[in-house]
Amino acid sequence: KEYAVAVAGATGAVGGAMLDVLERRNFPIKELRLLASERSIGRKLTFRGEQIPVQLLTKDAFKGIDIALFSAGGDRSLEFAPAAAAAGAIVVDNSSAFRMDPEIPLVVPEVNPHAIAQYTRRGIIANPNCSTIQMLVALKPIYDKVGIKRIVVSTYQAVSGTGTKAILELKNQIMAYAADKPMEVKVYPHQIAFNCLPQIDSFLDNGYTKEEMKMVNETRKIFEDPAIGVTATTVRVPVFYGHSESINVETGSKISAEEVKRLLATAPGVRLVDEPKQGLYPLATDCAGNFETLVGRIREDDSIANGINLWVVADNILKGAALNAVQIAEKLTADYI
Ligand code: A2P
Ligand code: 11C
Repeated sequence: KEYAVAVAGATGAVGGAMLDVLERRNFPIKELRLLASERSIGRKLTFRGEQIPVQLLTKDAFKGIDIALFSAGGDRSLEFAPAAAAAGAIVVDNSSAFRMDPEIPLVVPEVNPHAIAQYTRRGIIANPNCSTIQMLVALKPIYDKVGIKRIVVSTYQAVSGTGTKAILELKNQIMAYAADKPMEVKVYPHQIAFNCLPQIDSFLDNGYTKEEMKMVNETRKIFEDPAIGVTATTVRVPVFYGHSESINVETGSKISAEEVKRLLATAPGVRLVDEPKQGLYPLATDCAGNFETLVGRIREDDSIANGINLWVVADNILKGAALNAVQIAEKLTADYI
């Protein structure tokens, strides 16, 4: 069977990656509709060697569509996703707009594929935040084996998470530095080149950023475990593609580093890269363009009874967004539609 697919936000960083992933994974498509703002009308994008014109994202743009992948920002999702669902499409939404809605499933296919069944309630499935997705892909096998009581995570997040304009800002700042010229600071509150910003998104009254609280709340929803402790510090670093994460977990019972390595060596979506003495550990430069979540630096944390440390890296645009969305669409076609 082949499907009519729409991509809302097709001209963006994630939208473009969605087209790439649909092509690379040979998704069965009979019609592909590309949607964006009026700025992009007249543009054509290439898919499977064909030039497809970009159309305007409107509430009427979804007639005859089976699956609509949304990545045009949360406001557009709030405005247009319910209309797409009303027109009969199943929406896979990459924004944060619907993630914590109890009627809308929040899915990482390697972690909670059963939740997809809930799509019938509102016709929408939410794609989690990139930093949550890669963390849970790496932690799921440990969670299933010995349980996890508490997660302490610090992230090192690439500028592509902010979108095309931030990729340009980092490039321009690096070029300005090399040319001994002043740097322009527009997208982030401070210079991002040669810097680390302990702020991703805006601050909440509890002192955490929205990005940090997404990691807390989304983890609880996806693991269906409201009691799991999660505390996060999320940091923007001058990397173009690939989020890195230092993760410390307190497990429910003792597990050795060797056992964790054995579990992760065969875990879905994971590539174990853990030969540190040979200089082999996960790197952002190795994850860019790849589908797997790289895991390494696996060590026991001797400061507590049952603790493990890991270093987890994934392409934030692929597994963190476009690939996860397409994997959800694949599960839908395999098991539901
Ligand atoms: P456009 O290119 O026409 O502005 P990124 O995250 O890389 O900045 O991409 C954002 C995506 O969301 C782009 O495809 C962009 O389309 C789309 N988008 C932004 N605002 C709107 C809007 N008001 N209506 C439709 N699409 C929008
Ligand atoms: C970042 N995690 O790296 C953000 C981008 O909730 O989908 C994705 C924001 C979201 O900046």
